[in-house]
Amino acid sequence: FESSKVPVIFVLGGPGAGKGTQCANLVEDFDFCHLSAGDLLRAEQNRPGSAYGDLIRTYIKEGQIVPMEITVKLLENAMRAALEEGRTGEGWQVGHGRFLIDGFPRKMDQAIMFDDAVCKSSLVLFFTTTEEEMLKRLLKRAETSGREDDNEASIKKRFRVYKEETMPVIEYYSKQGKVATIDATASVEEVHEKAKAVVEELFAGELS
Ligand code: UP5
Ligand code: MG
Repeated sequence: FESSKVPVIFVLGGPGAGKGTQCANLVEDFDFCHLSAGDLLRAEQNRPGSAYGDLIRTYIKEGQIVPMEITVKLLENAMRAALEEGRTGEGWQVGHGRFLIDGFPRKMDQAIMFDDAVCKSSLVLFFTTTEEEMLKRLLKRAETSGREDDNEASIKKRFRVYKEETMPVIEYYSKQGKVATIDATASVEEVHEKAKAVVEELFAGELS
């Protein structure tokens, strides 16, 4: 994909920081195709006949990062399908593909592979809040989510992997001046307003 024609925004932040929630809001505001790496992996895990179902299930439960080849391929396929399918009318249009890639890249090897082999991101939205807040949100969500990693043992492992593997990715993009940090502790609406303003600023820069 050509980065100039297919703008990509990475959405990062700890487990339960609100990445998925805020992406859903941004899709309402802008022409975005929202792809969550975690959702794609969960769909692949449940796809009958998938060769990777058991492997993905084990990694997710342990909060570990699934081998990057699998995730990058799933993302690339989803991007290609979205571009080919296109959407007309109000929605997002062929050739104007803008992607919000949620929960990826969360390890340095993935970041480098995606930048080199797929395309470069123009911005990283980084949602940050305390572990205490994230734990509270995830335990609440556990009541209804059915996610196999929404339990205290898995959540603790996800926090550890986030600090050890994903924080270096955020530092890497910070050095490139691509990271917009948003305090995600406030209400969903307040966080949304801040995220929306950041994306508006990016697009204003693109048009001028
Ligand atoms: N909520 C949200 N915002 C709130 C707010 N401002 N105030 C109060 N409540 C708020 O939100 C979580 C919960 O908090 C919800 O109930 C929401 O209503 C509430 P959500 O928007 O779902 O947060 P999000 O950051 O998306 O949390 P998620 O649990 O999805 O984050 P993870 O990063 O842990 O999960 P993900 O699906 O991205 O990855 C899961 C696993 O997949 C990983 O652990 C890993 O094993 C695997 N994976 C890979 O291996 N490779 C990848 O590249 C990606 C994932
Ligand atoms: Mg999510």
